[in-house]
Amino acid sequence: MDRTLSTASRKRRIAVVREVSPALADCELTHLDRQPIDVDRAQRQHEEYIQALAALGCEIHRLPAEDHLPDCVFIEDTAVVLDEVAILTRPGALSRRAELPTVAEVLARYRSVLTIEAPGTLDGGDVLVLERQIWVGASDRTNPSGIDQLRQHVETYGYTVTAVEMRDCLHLKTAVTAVSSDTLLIQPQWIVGNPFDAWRQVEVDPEEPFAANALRIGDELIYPADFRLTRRRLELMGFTIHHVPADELAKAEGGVTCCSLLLDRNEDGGRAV
Ligand code: CIR
Repeated sequence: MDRTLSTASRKRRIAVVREVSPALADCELTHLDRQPIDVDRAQRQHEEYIQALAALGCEIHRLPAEDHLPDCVFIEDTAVVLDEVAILTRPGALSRRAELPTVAEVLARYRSVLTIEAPGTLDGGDVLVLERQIWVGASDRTNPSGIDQLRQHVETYGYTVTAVEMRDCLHLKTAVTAVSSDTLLIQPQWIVGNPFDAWRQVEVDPEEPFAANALRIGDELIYPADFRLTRRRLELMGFTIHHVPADELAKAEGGVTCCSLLLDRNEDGGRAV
């Protein structure tokens, strides 16, 4: 038997998601004005997102929402999950730190879990993993201590960690995400300089400033339905896109990466290390 193939075929991708809180309208907001949020509609959109993840082969691990955690659907911010280890973050917004215990419990089934300690702050939305290079947005939510602690946790596994200066947006992944192994979707106005000049870059359409957040699952993308012009650019380049309605969650400043934590696991065991 070919052992390599056999191991590969036993890899499973898990998407950990957390349901939309009834209190979503009380979410944190930094760069958007508060506007009414239709929670039922946000829940329906979130459900479509989960169905898209499932259709792309993810096994869904669903966590319940909690009434007192308005932003808990944005689970990406609570952890950085690598093949070797998971790092529980310490979100920059105080209101979000109570989201951590439930997430820690789940991740411990699949990975060794390390933590970011005070005075460090780190939001998962600021962490862009490009193979062995990890880029971290020096945003209002993520501070130098958080970035240093992340570096200490991961350099032993061969990752480099580089801070990225940014402006005018919430997280690094509001401004840039990977759409393939060598291509980034980017809103250059929100990133200082061009730290990503070694990658092929697709710029968002100028009429769609928030369009840089795409969720890559294998060779395909989950992408907000609203950003038609940027989607067209990607489709013309050959990308396969599953578009999902996401405008209600966008009122809470969330995109598509922020609603899941993705991890691979071997079927014959929980922890990868
Ligand atoms: C917050 O401000 O924390 C939430 N209202 C939105 C978080 C979105 N997270 C993300 O893009 N990774």
